[in-house]
Amino acid sequence: MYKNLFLAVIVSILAVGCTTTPKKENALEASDEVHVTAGHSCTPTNTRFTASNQPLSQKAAVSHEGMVLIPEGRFRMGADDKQAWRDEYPKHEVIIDSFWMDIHEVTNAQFAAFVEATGYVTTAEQQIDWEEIKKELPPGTPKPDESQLAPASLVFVATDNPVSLRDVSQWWQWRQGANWRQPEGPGSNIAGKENHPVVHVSWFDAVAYCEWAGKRLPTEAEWEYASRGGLEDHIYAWGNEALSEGKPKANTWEGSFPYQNKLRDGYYLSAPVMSFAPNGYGLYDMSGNLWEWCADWYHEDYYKTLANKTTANPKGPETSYDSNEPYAQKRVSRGGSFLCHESYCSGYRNAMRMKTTPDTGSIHTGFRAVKDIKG
Ligand SMILES: [Ca+2]
Ligand SMILES: [Ca+2]
Repeated sequence: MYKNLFLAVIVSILAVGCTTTPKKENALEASDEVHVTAGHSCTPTNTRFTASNQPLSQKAAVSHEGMVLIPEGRFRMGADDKQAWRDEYPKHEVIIDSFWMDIHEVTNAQFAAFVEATGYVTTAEQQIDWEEIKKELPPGTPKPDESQLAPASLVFVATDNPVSLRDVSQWWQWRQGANWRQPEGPGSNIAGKENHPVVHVSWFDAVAYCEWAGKRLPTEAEWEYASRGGLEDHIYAWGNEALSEGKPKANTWEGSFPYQNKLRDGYYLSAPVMSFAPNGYGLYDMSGNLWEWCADWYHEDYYKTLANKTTANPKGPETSYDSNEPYAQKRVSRGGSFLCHESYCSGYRNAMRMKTTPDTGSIHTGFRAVKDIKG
């Protein structure tokens, strides 16, 4: 019984926050075509850990190999089209200093080098800390059996038939043994996938890798500026051409989500990095493949604080707030994944914002790193 209650609560936590039907709302100045909910979560979230704080005894030699210098500039950050969610408004002007950015998502090979050098253990490989997770559960929830606190992560499981897109628990499974070494759980591995992006990394794992590599996570503003690749007010990293037109431009979900994938782009789950054309700055897979962690806290009203002014190098809000899950502290991720579909979150748009608790790992979230010119 405890087990069932625990699982039910976990699923309910996972399931919150994924509304997909666009609805109009009055009294928002930026657009007449915005969504009722402030934003959108394609990845279910559950809070189970605080920072891992593992000491990193060794650091990698810092280099700019595999990075590109993003030029300084000014851009308009936020919503570009009617698919935008409310948290993408209002569009506001931002100045970004020049910085180095990884041209592709961090790969399994790169992450393996980090783990080998440091002995780092990812969040998904650790036992769930009951003292942490019970803060997210209803008061009085009994402690589940230890077997339910085993290391686990979120794995995508396609449905057999069409389902309501409002309930993300239908295609997400909290699978024990799923982690970066075993992306689909016990029995799976990353042999031959050295050039695929690493998955099942929490925000803490991404930060730890960056620290080891002498880099850092991009701010949300840096990420969007880089994704735009020098194009002004365009929808996608490649421009405005619809995803379904022309040749495949990114690894997304094609067909009918979450039960039919037509694989026009050739990949069901992750693709090797750099499988599609780069954007104007020479960056690959800014749209699609994996969601990419950013440094910033997520706050659904943050852009409102930047309205009608120009902000240099914004670093995000001081606190996190998502009205879909007001108890959860979330970080931003960007760019969409192989699970993103035009009818669903269209997460591969430049301006699309995702929010997830920092301890959440999943099979469709990774990251890339940046580096300041000085330091
Ligand atoms: Ca695909
Ligand atoms: Ca990506």
